[in-house]
Amino acid sequence: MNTNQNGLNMNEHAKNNQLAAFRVKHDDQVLTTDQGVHVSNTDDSLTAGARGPTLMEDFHFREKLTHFDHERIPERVVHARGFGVHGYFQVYEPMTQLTKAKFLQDPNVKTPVFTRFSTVVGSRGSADTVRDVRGFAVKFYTEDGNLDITGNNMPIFFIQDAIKFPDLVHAIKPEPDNEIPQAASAHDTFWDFVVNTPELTHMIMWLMSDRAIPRSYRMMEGFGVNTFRLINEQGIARFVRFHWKPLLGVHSLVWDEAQKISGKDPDFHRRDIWDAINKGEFPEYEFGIQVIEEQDEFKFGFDILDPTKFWPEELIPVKIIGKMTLNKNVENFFAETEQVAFCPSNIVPGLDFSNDPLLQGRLFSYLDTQLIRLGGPNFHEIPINRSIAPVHNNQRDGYHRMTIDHGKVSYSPNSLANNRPNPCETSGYQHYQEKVEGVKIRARSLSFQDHFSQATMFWNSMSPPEKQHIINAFQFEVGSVKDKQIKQRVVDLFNNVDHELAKQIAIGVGATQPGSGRTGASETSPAVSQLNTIMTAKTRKVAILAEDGFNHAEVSKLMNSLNGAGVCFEVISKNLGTIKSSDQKELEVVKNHHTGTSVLYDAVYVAGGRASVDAMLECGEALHFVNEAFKHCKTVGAANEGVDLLKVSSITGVNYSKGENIVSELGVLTQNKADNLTEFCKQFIDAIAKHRHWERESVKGTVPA
Ligand code: HDE
Repeated sequence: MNTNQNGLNMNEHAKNNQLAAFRVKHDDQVLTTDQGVHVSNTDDSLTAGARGPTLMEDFHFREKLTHFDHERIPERVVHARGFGVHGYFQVYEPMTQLTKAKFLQDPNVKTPVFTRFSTVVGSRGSADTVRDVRGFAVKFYTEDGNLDITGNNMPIFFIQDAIKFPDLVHAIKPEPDNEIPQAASAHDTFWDFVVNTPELTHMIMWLMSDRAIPRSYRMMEGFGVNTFRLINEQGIARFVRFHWKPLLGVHSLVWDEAQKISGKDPDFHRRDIWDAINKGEFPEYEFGIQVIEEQDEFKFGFDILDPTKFWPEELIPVKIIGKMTLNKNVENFFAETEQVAFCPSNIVPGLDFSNDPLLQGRLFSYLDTQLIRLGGPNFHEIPINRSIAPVHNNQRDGYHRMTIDHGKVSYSPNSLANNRPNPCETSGYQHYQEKVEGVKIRARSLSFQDHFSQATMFWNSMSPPEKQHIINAFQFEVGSVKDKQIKQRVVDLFNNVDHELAKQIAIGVGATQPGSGRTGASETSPAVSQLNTIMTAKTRKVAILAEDGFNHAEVSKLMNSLNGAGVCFEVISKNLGTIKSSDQKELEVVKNHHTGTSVLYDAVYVAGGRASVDAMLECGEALHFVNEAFKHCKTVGAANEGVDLLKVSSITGVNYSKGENIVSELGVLTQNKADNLTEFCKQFIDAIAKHRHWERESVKGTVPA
C-alpha cells in the first residue's frame, strides 16, 4: 500500500494536509486584530472619559462587533441539524467488471470521506431524536475528484418529481403563521399535504416506523435512494442503488424515550458518535450495491426509476463491496460540518445518473442552494469541500476567491498558453450515451402510479411489535391534527394499505372506521424489518445503580465482564463524588439522579449490598429509573440484594429467582445468591445484545413503550 510514515494512505494524507494548511492554533499567542496588530485590552471600549461615549476610532471594538454581527450564515433549508465526521472507505475487491471508478478498484487504497448525518425538518438548534428521516451524506475525496452520495436512512422518498419538493417542505416545516411545531410532522399542514398527495403513502409508512427514531447514527442504514448507473471500461452501463449497512445493526429508540431524550439531551445523537469516535469505537458501515442489467429495466412489478419504490433485497440482492470507517471527529464544527456542501451531481467517471425525475431535480438544487448558503461560487475552495484531485479551469473571481490564478489566459481555446488547461477525451468524464426521445410533456409516467402495493408490502414485512409502533405513531401524529376532515382522510387513505391499520388509526384519533379495505397477505421483504438485523452488545451503555455499602466483588466482576464485551457503563448514585462498598472500596460516581436518567442508557443494573439497596429503596429516583427502563423494554439486571428493588418496582410479568438460579424473563435477569456471577454477566450481556425486549409490550398491565 502506498503509505506515508504515519501509516496513512496517500489519499488520506493529501486530505489531512489540505485541512492542516488552514488550521490555526491560538494557544500561547498574543491577541491581535484581523490585521495582525497586537491588542492591549479587549474588555473595555475606548471612551471619552470613564463614563463617556464610545469613540468611533476604536477600531478593535468596531472590528470585533462587526465580525460578530456577521458570523451567522443561513442554515440549510432542509437538513439544517446535522453532524459530520471524517473517515475512510476501502473496497473489498476490484469492481472492474461493473465500473471504472478508480476508488472501487484497489482494496489497498483508502479513500478519505466526510460523512454528515442529519435530521430533515428541524432548525439547526433542534433536538436530535425527533421523528424524522435522517440524512446520510457521504463525500468521497477520490483521486478522480469528489463523489457525493447524498442519501437518507430510508430507501425511498416522499415524492416522485423534484418539482413537488418545495410543496413537501413547506407543508412539513413549522406552520408559517406561528412557526409551530418545531422539527415535527405532527401538524395539520403536513397531513393535509399527505391526504392530497397519495404518492407519499409508502414513505409515510417508513416515517411512522421505528426507522424514524434511530438509536444512534452508528446504528442506522444509509440509502442512495435514487437510481444511478455504473459504467465499466467497455462503456457497458447498469442501473444501481447504493446501500450502507452498519456493523452494529439497525436499531431504534422507542417513541416515549425519544421524546424524553429531546429534553434531557437534545444533542443525544451527536454526543453518541462524538464520544464513540473519541473512545476509539469507530463506526463501520459496509457499502452495498443492487445492480440491474439494462435489459432488465422493465422486468419488475415497479418502475426502477421511481424513488417511492425500494428494490426488495430478496429480489435484487445487495452485493457488499466495501467498508467505510469513521475514525475522526471534526476540529471545528462550523468550518467542517456547517460549511460542507453536498451535491448529487458531484460524480466521477464510472458512475452516471439515471432519468429518475427526483434525481434530475436534485442535480440542479444542491449547487443552487450552496450559492446562497455559502455566499457565492467559490465554495469548492473551502477546505472541507476541496478535492484532493488538482483543479485547473478558467473559472475566475467571485466572492471570497482564494486561489491566486497565475497568468493572463482565462479562456479557451487559446494559443498564448498552448490551449491549456485543455480537455482530455481519455481521462475526462464521459456521459453515458443513452438514447432518449420523446415529446415535451408535463405528465407522470403511468408506471409510477401504484402508490400502495409497496406500502402494503412494508406493512406486511413488519413484526408484531413494529406494527404496533406504527399504529402508535399514527395515533400520535394524526391525533395531533386539529382538522377532523384531514383525520378522516388519513384513515381512508391508509385503508388502501391495510384495513386493520386504518381501523386502528380511526379508533385512536376518533374518526369513523372504514367499512372494508385492503386485507390479506401480500409479498413481504423480511430485510426491511429491524428484527432481522445484527444484534450485538458492543458499545451499548449500561447504568449501574449503586450507593454506599454496595457489593464490591459483584460490581467489579460485572464491570470486568462488560469491559471484556466492549460494553460501556456508568455508575449512577444519589450524589456525585465517590461511594464506598461494604468492604470500604471506593468507586467513582459518573452521574447523579439529576444528570443520569434511564433514557440515556441501553440497560440498567442494580448493584447488590444491603446498605446500598436500602438507600435505593428510600430513593424514588432509583425506582423510577428501573420502572422507566422496563417500560422502554431495556435489559434490567440485579443480583443479591439488588433484586429487592425490582420486587417493589412496577415491573410486571416477571417471577424473581427464589434460589441460586439465574432467572431471565422478559429481559429481566435476577439471581438471589450471586455465586455464579460469570454466567450471570454473560446472560446479562446477551440480553443487552437483543437491543430491546419487545415481548414486554404484550404483557397485560405493561404500559406500551
Ligand atoms: Fe435533499 N436537499 N433534496 N434529498 N438532501 C438538500 O442541499 C433536494 C432528497 C439530502 O448533510 C439541500 O445543501 C431536492 C432525497 C441530504 O449537507 C437542498 C430534492 C434525498 C441533505 C436539497 C431532495 C436527499 C440534503 C438543502 C428532490 C435522499 C443534507 C441544503 C425532491 C437521497 C446534506 C443542501 C448535508 C440537502 C434539495 C430530495 C438527501 C435544498 C430538490 C431524495 C442528506 O439542495
